[in-house]
This record gives sequence, structure tokens and C-alpha cells, in this order.
Amino acid sequence: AQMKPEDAIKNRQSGYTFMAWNMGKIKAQVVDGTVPYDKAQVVAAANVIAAVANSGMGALFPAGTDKGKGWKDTRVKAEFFKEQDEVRKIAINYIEQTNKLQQVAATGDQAAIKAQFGETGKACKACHDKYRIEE
Ligand code: ASC
Repeated sequence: AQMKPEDAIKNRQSGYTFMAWNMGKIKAQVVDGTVPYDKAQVVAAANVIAAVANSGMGALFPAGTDKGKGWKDTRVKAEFFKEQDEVRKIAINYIEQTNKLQQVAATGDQAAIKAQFGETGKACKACHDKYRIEE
């Protein structure tokens, strides 16, 4: 049974919001230095990001759940649903980058975490640039 569009949208938005909160924790500790580095917290944040990225979020984008179809609170473009090969490529890279972030977080090497955090951000941005409506 396919989930209701409203539930798919709510679930995917929750996932991205929760990942963003955890990206912010890593950024504050490892990139900006506004919060002291705490290895356990960075590991926990990276674990969350990788877990959500690996959770099968493709199932949360049923056809017709783009903004043009009338969902006011979603920013995904219609092209997302038409360009499946490109979306899959971007999604696979995103999952790989979050898996690497999880692995490097476990080492405690702050310079390496910072570098991989940057790569993960680029993987997020690749989808935003192509398929997110900026407002
Ligand atoms: C974040 C966040 C995103 C990405 C993106 C990277 O921390 O909330 O959406 O990184 O800004 O370009």
C-alpha cells in the first residue's frame, strides 16, 4: 500500500530537518569552532545523518508530490520526478558521502572530518541546485 502524499511529505521533511540539525552540530564543532569539539557528539550526529540518508527516502517521493501539483509546503520541482537516472545518481553519491562522514567521524581526525563535512554539503547542494525551489 502506498502511503498518503501528506504523510510522505511530512516524513521526508522531518528527515531533512533532523539531518540539518545534526549537520549544524558538526559545523559548529569542527568547521566554525563555536562549540568545543566533542568526539562522541560528532560521532552521534554523523551516525544520524548516515542512518537517515540510508533509510530509503526515495519511497517518500511518490509521483505527484511536487509543488506544482498543489502541495504548498514542499519545494521539490516537477523535474525531480522525470529525471530518475539523474536523481538516482545524486542520491547514491549523497548516501556514499554520508557513509564516509560516519566513518571519518569515528576516527576523531578533525581535519579529515572537516574535509568530509564539506564533501557531504556538496552532495546535499547537488540536489538543491537542480531540484529544490528556492524561495
Ligand atoms: C547543511 C544543510 C544543508 C546543507 C547545504 C549544503 O548543513 O542544512 O541543506 O548543509 O547547505 O550546501
